[in-house]
Amino acid sequence: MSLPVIPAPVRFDRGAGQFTLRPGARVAFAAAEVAPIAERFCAEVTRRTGLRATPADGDPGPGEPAVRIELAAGADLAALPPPQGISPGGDGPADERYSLAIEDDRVVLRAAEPAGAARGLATFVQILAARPSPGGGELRVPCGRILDAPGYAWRGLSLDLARAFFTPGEVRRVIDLIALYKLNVLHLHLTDDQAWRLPAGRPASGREPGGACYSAEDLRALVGYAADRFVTIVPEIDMPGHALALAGIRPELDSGRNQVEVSSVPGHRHRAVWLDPQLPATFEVVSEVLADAAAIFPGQYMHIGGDEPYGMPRDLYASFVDRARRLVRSLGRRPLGWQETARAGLGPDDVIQYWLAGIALAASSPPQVRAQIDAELAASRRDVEAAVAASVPVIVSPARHCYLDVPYAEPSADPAQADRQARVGLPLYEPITLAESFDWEPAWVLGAGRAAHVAGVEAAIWAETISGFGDLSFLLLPRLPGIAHKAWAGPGAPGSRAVTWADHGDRLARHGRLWEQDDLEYFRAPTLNWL
Ligand code: TNX
Repeated sequence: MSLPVIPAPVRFDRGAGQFTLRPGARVAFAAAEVAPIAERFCAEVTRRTGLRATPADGDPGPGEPAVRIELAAGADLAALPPPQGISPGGDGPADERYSLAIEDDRVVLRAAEPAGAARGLATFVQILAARPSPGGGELRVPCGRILDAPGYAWRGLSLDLARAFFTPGEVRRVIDLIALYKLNVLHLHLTDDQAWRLPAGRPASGREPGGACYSAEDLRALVGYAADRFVTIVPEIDMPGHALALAGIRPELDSGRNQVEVSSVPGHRHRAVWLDPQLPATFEVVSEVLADAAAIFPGQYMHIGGDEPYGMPRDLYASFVDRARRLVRSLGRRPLGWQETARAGLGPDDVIQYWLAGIALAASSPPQVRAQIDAELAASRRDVEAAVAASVPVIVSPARHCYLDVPYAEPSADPAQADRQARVGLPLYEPITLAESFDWEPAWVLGAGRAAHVAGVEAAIWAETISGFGDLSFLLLPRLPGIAHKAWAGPGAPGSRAVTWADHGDRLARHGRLWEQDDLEYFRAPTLNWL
């Protein structure tokens, strides 16, 4: 049986014998920076397995500690290549490489930096928590040696907080989940036609139309919570399209020509607003919003959206995007946009996120929707050609494989899930089986010979059909860990990291136990042998 670790590590050599974790096991470390990571690890082990583990800093006390965490760069780690792509943190990529030696009498985790130690402990948590709970007794795991490092530097999940509102506590559960699978970016889609969730941009007066929103303190606390888990929050302020909710709270944004009735990708007609760059109020509001957002989110990247600018003349779109990018740069940040932003021209400092790729439409989609999507796919292909020609890094989020709102094709093995399954997922998309959803490689997305332009991988969950956290986790699981695997495995040497669907599916089935420990609803695919 394979090691129940997702993403699958770069290298695993099975050893002889077993390691036994006993109640009261001590987890020793010398470096003070490791303390919060070791404490979190112990709390996780105790919570998930019932077996008490305790952190021991400095002098570990009498006898050998069960687990030792060392901040050290060994030659074995140095031999692993650095990840490809752009690093979300900004100031140089965090070193996420680690080695985990599970011996019969002890476990030693080595990493050059705390980020690597955290990734290694995520691996060890999975190994321990995927075993049947010992109910407070001893826990035995097979010996072996893992050597691991990420293949792509940017590994994210985009979360739509505009179409559905999730409490800060629920967003923290999503952060916990992505950290468990070694993703390092949470991209928050905070604004859209349906809602404006930012404190920035709201009128100063007490009345606050526009539905639930986060306070600056809520968002700062989430940034800190994520940073503790080596996850960077990238805020998205979606402009110039998708701006109906902002126009609702800032009526001065009405230019008399920027309200449109659109038929968007999901095939629904709805009202939308595009921000008019020729209206002086537009950039007063936009610069205020961007400055306020920059004061909340310290990360290097700010996502300006730029998708689906329906009804907006092309020249106005280009001038809007150009100015929004300059505003972001004037705040000392780097702008990032959906692939459509390539239509405003591209400089060496731009980054685009490619989503409109490989979409398969449901057999029932009407011919006009089909024609519209075909035209958009062709335009997005040109956007990507422009990005490749300009050597601009591309984060890949091809809808068919990275959009977690594509419906599941198989009927759930649990009849109690039938109602939820019928309700969630966009009916526009052709449903996909779990096996098909795993059958892709990020390095293929831009076409042959373009693998080096892939800067990272992002999954996305859009919330048009989601009401409540149960729906959200039902769509995240079990597909998100598969995307995390592709992102971690990276472009790699063929063969060295190739994990088949059968192997991944075997690992996934054993992760059902972890999701139950987390009280997370997941789609019970009938094709996996859930425990
Ligand atoms: C396209 S992806 C959108 C979203 C929808 C999503 C539904 C993107 C940049 N725009 O507004 O929610 O499809 O899957």
